[in-house]
Amino acid sequence: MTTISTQPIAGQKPGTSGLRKKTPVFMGKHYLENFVQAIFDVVGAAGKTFVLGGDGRYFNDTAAQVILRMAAANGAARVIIGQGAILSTPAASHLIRLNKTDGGIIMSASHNPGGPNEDFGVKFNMSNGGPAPEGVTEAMYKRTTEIAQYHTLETADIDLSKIGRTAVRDMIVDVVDPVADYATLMESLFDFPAISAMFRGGFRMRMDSMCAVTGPYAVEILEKRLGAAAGTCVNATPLPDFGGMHPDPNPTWAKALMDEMFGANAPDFGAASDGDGDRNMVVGAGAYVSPSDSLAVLAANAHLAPGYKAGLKGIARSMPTSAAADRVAASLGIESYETPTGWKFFGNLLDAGRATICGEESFGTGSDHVREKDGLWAILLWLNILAARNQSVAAILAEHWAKFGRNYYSRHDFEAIASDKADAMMAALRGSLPGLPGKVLEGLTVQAADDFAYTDPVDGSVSKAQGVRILFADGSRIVLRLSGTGTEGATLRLYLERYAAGPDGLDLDPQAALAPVIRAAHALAQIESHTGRVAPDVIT
Ligand code: VG1
Ligand code: CO
Repeated sequence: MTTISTQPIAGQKPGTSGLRKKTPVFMGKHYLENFVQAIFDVVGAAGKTFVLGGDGRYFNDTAAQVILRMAAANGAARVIIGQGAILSTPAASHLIRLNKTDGGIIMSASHNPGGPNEDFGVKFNMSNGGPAPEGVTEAMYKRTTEIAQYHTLETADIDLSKIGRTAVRDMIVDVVDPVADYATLMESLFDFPAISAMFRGGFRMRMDSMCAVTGPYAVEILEKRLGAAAGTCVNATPLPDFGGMHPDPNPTWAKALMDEMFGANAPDFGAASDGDGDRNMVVGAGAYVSPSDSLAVLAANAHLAPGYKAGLKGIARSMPTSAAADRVAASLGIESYETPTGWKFFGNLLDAGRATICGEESFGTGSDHVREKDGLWAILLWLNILAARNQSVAAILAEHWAKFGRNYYSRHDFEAIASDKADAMMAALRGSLPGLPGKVLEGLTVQAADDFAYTDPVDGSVSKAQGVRILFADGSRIVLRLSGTGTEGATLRLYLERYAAGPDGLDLDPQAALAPVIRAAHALAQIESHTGRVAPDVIT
């Protein structure tokens, strides 16, 4: 073992989903090593087994070798790693659980672009397969501020291109097929014969993996196991720079898919996933499904899939996600939960058997089959529902809204704002909250305004300052928070919601339906005077 002296590096604080920085920062002297040593110092490595993999972005392969050496030097017994150091985030979560390991390290900056000058990230998942909770990431951060040395080995790189067992000194390294176990899990949850019969009957799909990690998973499951036509999966080869794409599955960044789905001769179903495979966007022919609606539709129809035929135990959504899923929970007579942003907050509810399906407005849906959101899982559940109901996506949405009413919803992102300006805006807004109830803006009366705090119903831990929410008397809602996943300045996320109960209000364009709520939000937060921004950079 070689022990190397080092010094704390400022700012190695994990955000919403692990530590994310520009790739050159991660490649800087001791940067990756310091963070990895902080992880091992907190969770302990001696005698333990970990899963390791990443989304294949630039530096993924080099970082994997660094982490393997450090795991061995810190006394780990075994590392299970995807071939070529590739694992989607949900597949890594599954391998942690399947092999009952002590956790895993996932190398990804998720939906952020990859490449020598783009983003890289590292996150640690616990033995339940889920992201480390706040208490653990806080301890890791604290460790990075006091670190004085890290442990490594002087060994050659190990060959990760071949499946099989090898070793780094005394540590076993099992190089596994990144897709096989995950595909088997999907086959156990969904009605593959019904979905393949649908494809045989001429059902057409376009799956856009955005040159990111789900390509091999999508080809194996959709084309090979389910018999979708060859060419169904596009952008299916993971590339270190994601082919220059921004692998964030939303209408802005997955524009080619949107154009196809809204064009002449559109396929029946379209889907896209993000860098590390945990997000999904689904679209029908001429029918975009907002993530909040997707969560609600999946929850209302999950019983049609074999893995969920016994029904759901509960539904959890992040606070900024629309309340559409709550209406489904109420009609099913099951519990609904509202958690802070970030998948880590769903872990306890899933582990305790209180929630079966979870979702976020940011194109994330998942269930208790793993402890991460899972893009292909959501896509397959949609396919299972489409096969069972034999209806179009548009028809399923229309029926859903007719039954439950429609929660118009949109998120406006204002990116790369100077951090001090964004902080000042949020501070002023937080300061104004006590005076808001009773105020009337754009014909909307403020009913309540607070800064969301969450008490975990399972372990009682409290998370404060999770986002400002302003509720209006008619059920409309505004939420504002700053992103915890960006790597440049601050990103303001403005979440907007309005409920329409009757069939009258069901067919508006969301931006039009939300117009008064949008104006009220700008007036309340004084976005322009604080940041100089009038319009958002990305609308989802
Ligand atoms: C964003 C989303 C959040 C999601 C997180 C990680 O966080 O809003 O819902 O859980 O990304 O997603 P933030 O703090 O930037 O709003 V992913 O696909 O990175 O794992
Ligand atoms: Co992701």
